[in-house]
Amino acid sequence: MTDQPGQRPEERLPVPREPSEVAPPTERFTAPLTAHSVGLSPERAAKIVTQSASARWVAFLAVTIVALFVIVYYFYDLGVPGVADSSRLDKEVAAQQVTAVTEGYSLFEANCARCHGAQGQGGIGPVLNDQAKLLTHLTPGYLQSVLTVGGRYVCGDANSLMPIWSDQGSPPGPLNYRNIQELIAFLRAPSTLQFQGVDPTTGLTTTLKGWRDPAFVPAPSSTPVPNCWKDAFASPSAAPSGAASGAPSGAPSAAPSGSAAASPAASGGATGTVLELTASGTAFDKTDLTAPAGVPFQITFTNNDAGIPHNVVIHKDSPTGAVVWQGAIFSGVATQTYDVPALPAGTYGFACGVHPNMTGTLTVK
Ligand code: HEC
Ligand SMILES: [Cu+2]
Repeated sequence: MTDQPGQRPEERLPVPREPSEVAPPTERFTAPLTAHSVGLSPERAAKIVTQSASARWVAFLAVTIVALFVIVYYFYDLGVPGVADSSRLDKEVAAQQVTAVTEGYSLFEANCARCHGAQGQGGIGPVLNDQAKLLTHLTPGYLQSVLTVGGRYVCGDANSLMPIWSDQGSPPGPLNYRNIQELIAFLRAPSTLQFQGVDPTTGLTTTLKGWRDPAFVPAPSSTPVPNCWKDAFASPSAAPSGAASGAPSGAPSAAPSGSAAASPAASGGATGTVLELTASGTAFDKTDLTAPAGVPFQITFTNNDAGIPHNVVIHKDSPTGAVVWQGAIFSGVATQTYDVPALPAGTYGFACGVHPNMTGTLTVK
């Protein structure tokens, strides 16, 4: 029988074999009876006992070592309580902060120093390194907002000179999330933090410190930092209350005589003293002014810096002394005539309220 093409193969059945071809059944392998003994010799039993005891010891030691390692590593990471500087994590965080501050410093010098000053002392933009400001005003959240929204966030001035810096802003600025974080780290760096940076005056790499004094406590009499920096000087409504605390003797007479001075000045303009003062390139043209004691006088103040706000603030004794009188802030190019009330004889400092580095001496005699 053969398979037919196109049909199922034929079944093939096993061919029966001759009985002579079938192998005889093999005998099963058997071991001698002794091999089947299950009993333990006393030596063997003793050995097993010792062996399992040492095995338990090994396991115990292994677990102990792992447990000790976990405990030691825990303290290595988090620090031994009461032992300063023993924490690896703290050291790592501190090192990262120094890195961020160093980066932030170079970002600041490259992008912000031209307006806010190399030390944040103020320039075209407001002061940033002021302790009271750093304490209450320049918080990380606020800095983040200002850098994302731009200078208009500060006083609502749509034409603010300060651009948007963050690439999250609209329109996006040039700095990314990291850069912003680094800038904030730098602006808020405590004075206890030291880092390496290029000193803009010498061009050499030196050790620098953060601006913020962690121990700073504002004087109880100090006025809180205003939300809009211009409010500190400009607003005429704020001036009487601000000046009243600063100069109790001069202030009450200052405000009424300031307005009253308008009529004497109008009639007696020829006799009244008029001082000339000009601001150009964020600097006053004069560092010394002289005014008569006991009579109101005027300052014709010319601001030649286009778009940059300036004013004149008269301080007691020196440009950093208590504020005696302040003129309105206005942007250049413009000229305004300030009416200054009568001042007692003495030495005064004058400064721009926006740019504390613009200073001079006013002698009243
Ligand atoms: C072109 C000049 C300019 C540059 C550059 C500039 N700023 Fe400003 N900045 C200003 C002005 C002007 C203001 C005030 C905002 C306003 O009222 O118009 C200001 C305001 C601020 C304020 C708010 C201050 C306050 O008292 O509330 C912060 C913070 C600030 N700038 C940070 C920076 C940082 C950080 C950089 C660098 C990335 C920078 N600025 C670059 C001009 C500038
Ligand atoms: Cu100024």
